[in-house]
Amino acid sequence: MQSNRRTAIQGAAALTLAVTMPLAFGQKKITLGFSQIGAESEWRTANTESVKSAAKEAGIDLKFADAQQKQENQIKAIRSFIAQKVDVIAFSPVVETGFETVLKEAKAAKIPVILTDRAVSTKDDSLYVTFMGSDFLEEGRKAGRWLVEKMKDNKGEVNIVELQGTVGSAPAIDRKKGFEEVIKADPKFKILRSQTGDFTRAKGKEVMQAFLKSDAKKINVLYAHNDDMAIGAIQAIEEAGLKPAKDIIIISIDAVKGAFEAMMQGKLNVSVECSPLLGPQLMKAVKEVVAGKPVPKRIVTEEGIFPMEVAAKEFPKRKY
Ligand code: GZL
Repeated sequence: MQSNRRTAIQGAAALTLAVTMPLAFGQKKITLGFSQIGAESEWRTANTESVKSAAKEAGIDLKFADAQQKQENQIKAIRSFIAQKVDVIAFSPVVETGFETVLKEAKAAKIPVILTDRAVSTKDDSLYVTFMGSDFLEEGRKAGRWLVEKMKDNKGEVNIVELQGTVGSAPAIDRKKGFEEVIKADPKFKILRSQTGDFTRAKGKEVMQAFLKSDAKKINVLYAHNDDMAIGAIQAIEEAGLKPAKDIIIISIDAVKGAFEAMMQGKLNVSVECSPLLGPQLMKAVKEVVAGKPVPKRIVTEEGIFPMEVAAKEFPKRKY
């Protein structure tokens, strides 16, 4: 354990050094083109902040494009980066499919591409250098395992409603899959309804209102693929005269500040961590790619899980 800790610290120190090293005299400034999905959630805002501050810290010239959650805007931005002959392109693909053509154009232009946060589904993994981000399947499994433990003494049916993330996005697909993989072991768990809330508070509230109106069966649990939709749903649950986290158990993912605040108010039961702080890792990888050094094909972010019981203690330490 001690040596792991030492390795982690050395790693962190190396990381800091790598991203804060000033340019050697005469060294050309690296230009990074970054296509961000949008500003749909607290998570995304924190991710943007991490990328921008890390680029500044690393002395990397960042060309940043916000796609307002539209794939066509991401494709346009990537084409613009190619035309500008940036050194590296990085982006968080809003959905898993539909990027192959533009990635082939980047490859033809000999511009390396780094995937951050979300992945694309492609058979040709030469189209990107590395994918760095969370293991969304494991995040779904963690949510499922927490619920199984929470409900272990419940003999009757456990009726679940699910607020999915953006349709076709890697987190929505895998968080659903991981959660179902765990709960299918016990037939008492039933997903009554599952619909996208597109990762936003507004849509999460709207869909939860529809769930509450339409389900004759008592809803026991809400599983939300991110905290923003959970926070929107909490408003709908309260407006329906029910007590969130008591009448309806609420599980969500990201562990952003808003989730800790809801847990401290006793309105959210648990949030599975999904760290948006990918900026330093991204800038380190950019420098390594430009220097022609090897970069692992997959860089996984290490993450935890925060039940409401620990929220007050953990909140002061949170960085996003
Ligand atoms: C996950 C990220 C998701 C977050 C949402 O890595 O892509 O997108 O869970 C965000 O909050 O909108």
